[in-house]
Parts: sequence; C-alpha cells; structure tokens
Amino acid sequence: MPVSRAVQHSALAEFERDGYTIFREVIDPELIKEVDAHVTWLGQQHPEVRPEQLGHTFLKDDPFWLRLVSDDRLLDIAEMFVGPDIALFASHYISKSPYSGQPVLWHQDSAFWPLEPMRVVTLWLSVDHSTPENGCVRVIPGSHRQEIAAMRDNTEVANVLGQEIAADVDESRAADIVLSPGDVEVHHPNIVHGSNANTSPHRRCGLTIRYIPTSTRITDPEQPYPSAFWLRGDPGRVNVYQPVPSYQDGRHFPFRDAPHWT
Ligand SMILES: O=C(O)CCC(=O)C(=O)O
Repeated sequence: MPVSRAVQHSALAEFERDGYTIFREVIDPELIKEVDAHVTWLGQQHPEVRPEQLGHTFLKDDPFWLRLVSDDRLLDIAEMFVGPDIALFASHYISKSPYSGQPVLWHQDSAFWPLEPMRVVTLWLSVDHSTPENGCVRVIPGSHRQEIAAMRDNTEVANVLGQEIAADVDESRAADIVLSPGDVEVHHPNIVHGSNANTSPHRRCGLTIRYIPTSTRITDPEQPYPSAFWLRGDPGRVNVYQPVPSYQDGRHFPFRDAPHWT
C-alpha cells in the first residue's frame, strides 16, 4: 500500500526534527524470507568476510540485491527524502551473529562518504527483530543538526568501522530503534548513531541502503563506483552507473522475480 499523505507529512516532520523516522511493515514477509535466504547464501559465497561487512563490490553481480533496492515500496520512501531522480550509492548487510556480533561505534555517516553535496538518505531494512538485546541501531535524536565531529581510530574493541567519534557522546540521550522484520528506519547522513554488540542468542540482521538524488556526485576516484546504480527518474549527468546484472541460473542467488532480471 502506498504511504498515505498523512503518514508522509508526519514522517517528514519527524525526520526534520529528530534526524530519523520509522516506517512499519514496508516489505512483506515473503520477500523478507528471500532476503533472509540471500544473507545466508552470501555468507556461504564469501566465508572470508564477516557477516557485518557484506556489501559494496558484491552488488555488481547480484540481481537479487538490485531487485531488492529497486523495490517500489523502498523507492517511494526514498523519494520523499531525496526527490524523484534516485540512484543507489551503497548498500551493506550488517548481520550480527548471536553472541559474537560486533558493535558499530558512534559515528556520523557523512564523515566517511565521497558525496558532493551530502544529499543522501539511509533506509535501514530490518531482516530480523531488532532489539536492545541483540544490538539494535541507536541514534541521538536531533544530532543531525550538529557539526560533523572528528573521528578517531578505535581498535581496542573489535568493531565494524574501526573508528568512532573522538568526543564523548551523551548516551543518556540515545533512542533504541526497535524494529520487526520488514520495518524500515530512515536516517539523515549527519545523525550520530551506532549499535552495541550482540550478546544475545538471536541474530540481528539489517540491510543499509543509501539512496542519493542523481544530482549528488560520487567523488570517489573509482568510477563507476562499485555500488552506484541508477534506479528511478532522470539519471542526470554527474555520475556514471554500473550496468544492471542479468540473472543466470546456477551463478546467482535464485529468487521469485528472477525471470524479470534475465
Ligand atoms: O546496523 C548497524 O548496527 C549500524 C547501522 C549504521 O551505522 C548505518 O546504517 O549507517
């Protein structure tokens, strides 16, 4: 069902005020089941990669991943924040295994990204139930209005980014983003956020999807950027995009919609 005008209005107001907002039951259980199987398949294809780090170059040759990030339900939400001309900049599964899933230390995404201007939005699709016990995303509401803080390396704790905001973050202000499979949290590139380690018996998997308007330039020297795909509207002139991969039986993750991706 398309997002109603009333929901759009309150989501945009929340996003502007807090730097994040949540949409419930965006992706249906059947597709989430396929996403779940995709994560398992990816882990088997890349046993050398930690499950918190599955992304980036892997998209280039993965028709299911493209099918998922091109889903109209996700693009309709992205459009509310970046307008009608949309490209994918990046996407990663951050799958935290039971008991051993690593934390993501406090950071602002814009400190890392080669984008000019920094117009970009993240949709975080929950694959599992995401709770404080299994290391859900935590945000500092309103912190998207702060300056971009300096980062420092942190290798004392095993963690996903290897870096954190150098200044102290007032954790008493943090909000836990509690989600069910199929829910989507949307956040601003400047919001201070992170997540704790998973010390629970339950996996916590989410897919980060970073959408840009096609007027945002990807300034990385590697062109086309490995996970840059034009998805909707006018492709513009500032980026080159990857060709959409064609599905081949036996080579790619098999999925219901595969016949439309050959
Ligand atoms: O999935 C997580 O724990 C962190 C997500 C994150 O840092 C992001 O979406 O930018």
